[in-house]
Amino acid sequence: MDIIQDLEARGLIYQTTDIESLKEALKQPIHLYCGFDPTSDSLHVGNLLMIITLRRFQEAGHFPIGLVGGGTGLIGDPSGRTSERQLNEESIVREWGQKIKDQLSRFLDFERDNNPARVVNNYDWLGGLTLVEFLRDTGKHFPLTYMMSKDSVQTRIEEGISYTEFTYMMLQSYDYLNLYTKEKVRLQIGGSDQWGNITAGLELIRRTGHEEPAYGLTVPLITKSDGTKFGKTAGGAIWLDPEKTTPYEFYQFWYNTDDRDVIPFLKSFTFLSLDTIASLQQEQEKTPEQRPAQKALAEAMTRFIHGEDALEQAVKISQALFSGDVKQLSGSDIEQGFKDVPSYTMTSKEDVGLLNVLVEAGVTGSKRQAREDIKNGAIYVNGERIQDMQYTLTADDRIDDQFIILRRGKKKYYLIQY
Ligand code: 485
Repeated sequence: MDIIQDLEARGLIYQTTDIESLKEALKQPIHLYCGFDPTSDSLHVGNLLMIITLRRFQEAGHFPIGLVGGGTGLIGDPSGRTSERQLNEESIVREWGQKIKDQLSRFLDFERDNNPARVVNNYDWLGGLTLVEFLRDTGKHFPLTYMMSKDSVQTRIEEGISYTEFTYMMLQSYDYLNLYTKEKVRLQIGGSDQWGNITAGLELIRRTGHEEPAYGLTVPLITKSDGTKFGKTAGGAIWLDPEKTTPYEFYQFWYNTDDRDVIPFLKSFTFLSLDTIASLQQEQEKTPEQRPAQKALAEAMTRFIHGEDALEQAVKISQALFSGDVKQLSGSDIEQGFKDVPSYTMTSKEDVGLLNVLVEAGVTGSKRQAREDIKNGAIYVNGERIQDMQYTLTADDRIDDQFIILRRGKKKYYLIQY
């Protein structure tokens, strides 16, 4: 199976320029790129598909380039947006660009002998470009009617679009031309919203008299069967930076994938073979309650982004929370797994009665309720059911001398911190 057939089988092709000639070109190793604008301090799962697609091309023997939009990030791409962007400070964009660069460097392979990956920053060539030079050499090739016909502009006719954002497609085109001439890049890939910018680049390459063909390919937007947006949870975006989304949360995000979505996600996001995915699908159909496909997805994604150790920790935390056997967790496990659980801070390390703590920490509404819950066996300290009204929390109950985990009923966790 060639790379295009593999991408097709995984549902990863939305639009391409002439596919037959692209297939032909891909018989030799080619250089290709995808751009990422530093619009925040981390990439998120929304960008992940393109990183993985670049990586698939690398695995197939091609040279991937991750472009950090240090220049374009100062301008703002109108593609896929219904309103004008807020401009960020130059120093902030520079700082974010550095972080995005570090992240890209972790997910592409730079060590490979034959076809190592590279990261470039378009500020290096856009930053020093003069206006006169740009208007003469680049602007001249962009007829107004051509620019006006782009979706990114059309969808903004009502709302309005600044000259700044209107110019964006020319900058991305300039990048493609620059990488075409200097780095032999022959393919640009992106999400489906990037089609207009990618084809504008191809148009510029053609109009500046370059004859060797270049190509474009877009990947479909990831959709979920429940109609909500992919990559967002109640807690916000799912980031690739472990400081922003812990490996445990990251693991849980994938583990919670809907049964209807899990097979398509395995195909588009993981490097598992299509055969392996087919057998996971069979398992899933037989024992959906065991979530074998979600487990495989969460494992593959957490391993790829955060590594084996972080994956093991995420699995351990998930199992402990599922079984209620939390005693085995370390302080650092608890910090990750209980980030979003209501917590209560004790002001002293003195021994205190469980009854009082239940009320003070808000686990139960009243002392009467607390008594009833204890009597009914609904209260757990570090996973162990406590039915003694006189139970006292002491140093022995503290995990890493810092945490006590209270639970009411099956799933309601509370964290006591010292
Ligand atoms: O030469 C280029 C300069 C910048 C870009 C691409 C080529 C970035 C591009 N204009 C853009 O805005 N991309 C989005 C981003 O950076 O967040 C998203 C796309 C998405 C996918 C992803 O980047 O909206 O479809 O391509 C990688």
